[in-house]
Amino acid sequence: MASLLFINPIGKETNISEINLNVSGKTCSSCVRHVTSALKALDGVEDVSVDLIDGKVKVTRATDKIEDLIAALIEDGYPAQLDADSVTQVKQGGGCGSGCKCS
Ligand SMILES: [Cu+2]
Repeated sequence: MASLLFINPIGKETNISEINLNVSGKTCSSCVRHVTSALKALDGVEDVSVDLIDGKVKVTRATDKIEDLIAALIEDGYPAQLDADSVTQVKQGGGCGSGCKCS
């Protein structure tokens, strides 16, 4: 488990998704660290940003898969659900116009 934290796409542009979750049960900075490390342990997760005050967690991920994010949080005791309308595809890398199939 521990050795597969980062998957580097080789020389290709990647479609990155920003996934917004509502996570309850986190109340202190140690919860934030716990949630962050639980999510970062999953494949393709590049960045996790936790907002303690409004309960939102933004995950930047190389896929738009969300089921395992939510499952990992629930398993750790933090009830989580997808924030409405909150998976956004972000094209990384430059130079390609819309409709381009190079990803
Ligand atoms: Cu806590």
